[in-house]
Amino acid sequence: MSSRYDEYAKYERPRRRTRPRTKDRPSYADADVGRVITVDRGRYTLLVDDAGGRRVVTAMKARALGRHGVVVGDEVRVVGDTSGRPDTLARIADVESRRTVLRRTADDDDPIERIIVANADQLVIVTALADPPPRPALIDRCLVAAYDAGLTPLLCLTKADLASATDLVAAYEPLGVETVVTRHDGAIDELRARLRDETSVMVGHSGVGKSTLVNRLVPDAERVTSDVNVVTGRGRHTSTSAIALALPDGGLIVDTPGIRSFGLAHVDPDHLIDAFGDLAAAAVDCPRGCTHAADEPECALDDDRLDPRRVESFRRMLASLSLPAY
Ligand SMILES: Nc1nc2c(ncn2[C@@H]2O[C@H](COP(=O)(O)OP(=O)(O)OP(=O)(O)O)[C@@H](O)[C@H]2O)c(=O)[nH]1
Ligand SMILES: [Mg+2]
Ligand SMILES: [Zn+2]
Repeated sequence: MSSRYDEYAKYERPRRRTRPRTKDRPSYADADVGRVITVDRGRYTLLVDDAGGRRVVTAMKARALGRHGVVVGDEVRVVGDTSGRPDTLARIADVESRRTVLRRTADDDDPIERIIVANADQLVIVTALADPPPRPALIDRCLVAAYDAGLTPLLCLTKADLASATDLVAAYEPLGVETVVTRHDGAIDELRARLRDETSVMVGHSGVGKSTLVNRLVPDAERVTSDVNVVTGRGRHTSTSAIALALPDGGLIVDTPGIRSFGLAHVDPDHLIDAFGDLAAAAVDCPRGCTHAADEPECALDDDRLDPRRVESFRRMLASLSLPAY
């Protein structure tokens, strides 16, 4: 109803310009900056670092943020009582733009995208060598997600006391994926060194030992772990939400709940090759619309000068996009 009332309102509404312009859209440039470490039903736990040291602050979202999501790893501007003292509640006033976003679709038919973590640098794909057995299809899908999100993948093969890592290490070498092998009775210095000063997120099946690693990396982490079910050979989905923990040598490690699959509906296959610089350079000679799949008749990736193992590995990644997520 475009009424005379609107006209009236337009002319008669007092135009107040009494406040300085900058206050119209507040800038929180000098507010405290926090890193979101847990998200639980509208309550956010933040790590706030400043001259006074590091403190843990509980906060809620300011109403002005509306439906803007806040996820683990986000860097936020926080106002109000940011002392972190018991029973205080600060407000998240703004979310900094995200450097990276690791997404997952529950499965390829599920249109809902979930952000696992923001601002991560590294995706640690945790795979047990046994108990539960490794599933290369899941590793491939996690790699695709890492390449798509611009995260450096690191394959962490756990439970080396139960089975050999040789075959899996060899399988991922052509892709240039770095690998670390761990066992509960061995040192984890190599893993520790690779995580230093980075934000790393661990993903993998339930029961592969993610929380076990976190407990060793972060002495006071106290993450609950439980044994793999002897009957089904599966983990018990012990961890139920993502949590970021500060590493003693600097950096953050994000422990996440075990996944059954890694849905990739959000990934555009055309962009996947961009993560493989050498192959992408060769693919400029492909015919228009070439998908680079093995059955493409004139794909430039069939050039003998390319490393065939690398081409094959890339095509396996590509194929994993069209396989069911499970
Ligand atoms: N033999 C052996 N067992 C391990 C090793 N690392 C972890 N485990 C065991 O594997 C089981 C599962 O470990 P968790 O750390 O709970 O696994 P998770 O990946 O966090 O599992 P979810 O939280 O369910 O996703 C526990 O019983 C651990 O003691 C290892 O190197 N060798
Ligand atoms: Mg766990
Ligand atoms: Zn091609």
